[in-house]
Amino acid sequence: MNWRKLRIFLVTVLVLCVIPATRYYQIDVPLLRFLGGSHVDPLSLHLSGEFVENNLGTEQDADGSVTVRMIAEQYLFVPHCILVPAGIPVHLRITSADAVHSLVFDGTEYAVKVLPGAISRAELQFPRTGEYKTVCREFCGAGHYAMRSELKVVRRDQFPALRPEERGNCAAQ
Ligand SMILES: [Cu+2]
Repeated sequence: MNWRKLRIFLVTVLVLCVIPATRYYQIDVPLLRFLGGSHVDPLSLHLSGEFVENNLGTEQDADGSVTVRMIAEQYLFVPHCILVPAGIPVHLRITSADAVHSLVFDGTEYAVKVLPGAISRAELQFPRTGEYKTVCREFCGAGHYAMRSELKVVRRDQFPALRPEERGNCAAQ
C-alpha cells in the first residue's frame, strides 16, 4: 500500500467516525427502538398514545408531584403556556413532531434536547413563583427565532386541584 492510498483510507475512516459522533442524536432513535426505549411515532402523535392533545399539559401525580407532557413542532411548543406549582418535582416528558428542537427555560440551567421519534425526559423543580420564557435553542428552520412559549410557576395553593383525567395549563388557572 502506498502513502497516497493509506492517506485516503485514513481520511475515509476519520470522516466515517466523525459523522456519527456529531450527528448522534439522529442515529439513536433506531437504537432506542432496538433497546426497547421510549419510542413514539412522530406521524401519529395526535391520534394515539400519551401525546394526544387532551393529555398534554400538567398532570397531578398521586405522590404530589406533577408530570408535564409537551410536543415541540415547527415553530411552537404545545401547550403554549405550562402551569406548574412551585417547589414540587416536575417530570417533563416531551417529543417532537418534526425536527430536532431544544427546549430551554430562560433563567434556569434546564435544557432538553427534543428528537422526533423519542421521548425526552427531564426532572425539573422551580423553587420560586414567576414566569419563565421557554425558547428553542436548536436551529429548526425559518421560524426558529419565533419558537417561544411560557412556563408559569404559581404558589402551591394557587395551583388548581386536577382530577386524574384533567390536564392543567395556564388557561386552567
Ligand atoms: Cu428551533
